[in-house]
Amino acid sequence: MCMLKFITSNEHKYLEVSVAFEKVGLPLSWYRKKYEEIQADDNAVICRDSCIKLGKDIEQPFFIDDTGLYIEQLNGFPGPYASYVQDTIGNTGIIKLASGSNAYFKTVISLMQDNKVQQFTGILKGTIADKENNGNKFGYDPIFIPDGYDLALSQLSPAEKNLISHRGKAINNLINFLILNNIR
Ligand code: ITT
Repeated sequence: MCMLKFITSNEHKYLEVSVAFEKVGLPLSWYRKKYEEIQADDNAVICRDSCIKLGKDIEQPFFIDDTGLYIEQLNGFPGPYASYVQDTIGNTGIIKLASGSNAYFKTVISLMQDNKVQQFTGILKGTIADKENNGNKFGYDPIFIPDGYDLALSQLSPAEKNLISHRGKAINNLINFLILNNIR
């Protein structure tokens, strides 16, 4: 069987996931690709659909990550449209609309293996900041203050972020499944 691949166009995502895999000594390769996504309210539905489509062309096993930001004061906006909103109004636009609001990130990871899709989820709750903080430039990280922290997510290292984050939790669930089922 070939090495497990993470399909993503996003280098920040790959960095975080590779740090988590290195920590437990599991091999991982980066399949750098941008793929089209359907529109739906639920990012688990979007992620499953993308996974099945990619499975027609790309050798298994592989997994993908779909992440949304849900802002309470905006009734869950931008949710699964986080990428489009980041590219249009960006962090300054979100601060104007929703500074101080509760919000959460949700990551869904879909693993394709033996033509079957398995999904793993993680959530991180926090608050929208009133300014862009320094540190990494990954999406909404500079304006997201995790519950219980004074720092923005952008000010944590990838390993520190993994300990509390939506993606870190989803990856942990994935890694437990891989180990239990002896998938490499
Ligand atoms: P893929 O190739 O993996 O799809 P993407 O960047 O298009 O990469 P998503 O659609 O899942 O990924 O992510 C939507 C956007 O949400 C993404 O472009 C970032 O701006 C933002 N985002 C995702 N995860 C994030 C995180 O952990 N912290 C901050 N922003 C994040």
